[in-house]
Parts: sequence; structure tokens; C-alpha cells
Amino acid sequence: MTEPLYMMSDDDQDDSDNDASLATKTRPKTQRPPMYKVMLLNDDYTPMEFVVHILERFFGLNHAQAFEIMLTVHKKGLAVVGVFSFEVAETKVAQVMDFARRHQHPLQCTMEKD
Ligand code: TYC
Repeated sequence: MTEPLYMMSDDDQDDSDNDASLATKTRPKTQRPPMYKVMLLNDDYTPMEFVVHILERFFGLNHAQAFEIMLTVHKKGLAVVGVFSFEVAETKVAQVMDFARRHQHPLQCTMEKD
């Protein structure tokens, strides 16, 4: 049975199963913006507590979450810190890179399409 329009989930964008005889059930396809992963990279010099601080300050993580992600980067080489729109991701990368540079740490932060 076709779900009523008001019960369709956000990601159910296909209107092909709607009853085309009811004009009220047609609607234009919506476009979701592409999302970008922001990643931190490991290095041998940036202090662990500095990375934890960055994760709390710029990504709104609590201390335990920040410590966990920092340890993942330390052990695996990199980790995704969050997924954002292009402009928000770009801003986070710039904030992290600027803060690390001002404190003379070689920490690297990058983004890539999700
Ligand atoms: N590997 C660093 C150290 O041992 C810690 C570190 C963690 C550095 C995460 C960067 O993105 C990073 N001090």
C-alpha cells in the first residue's frame, strides 16, 4: 500500500509510487546539498591535549568524545570529525589550521566530499 504523503520519510524523494491522478500528491524533486567530511590527520608532534582542545572548541564535542576521536587519529592515522555543508566544513578546516599554526603545531585538518 502506498504511504500517505504526510508519512513519507525525508529520504523518500521518489514520487513514482504516488497516485498521479491526484494532483495534490505531485511535487518537484528536491535536491539535498552535497556534504563534506572534515578529517584530522595524525602527526608525531602535536600534543594530545591540544587536539582534544580543538575538538571541544571547534566541533562542540564533550571531553570524553574529543579524547576518543583524538585517540582514533593517533592510532589509525586519521578520523572523520564531522560531516557538514561545504561552507561549514571550509570554515572548520580554516579555524583548525589557523589555531594550530598560531600555536606552532603541525596539525593538519582536511575535508573531502562525503
Ligand atoms: N600523535 C600525537 C602525539 O603522540 C597526538 C595527535 C593526535 C596528533 C591526533 C595529531 O590529529 C592528531 N602527541
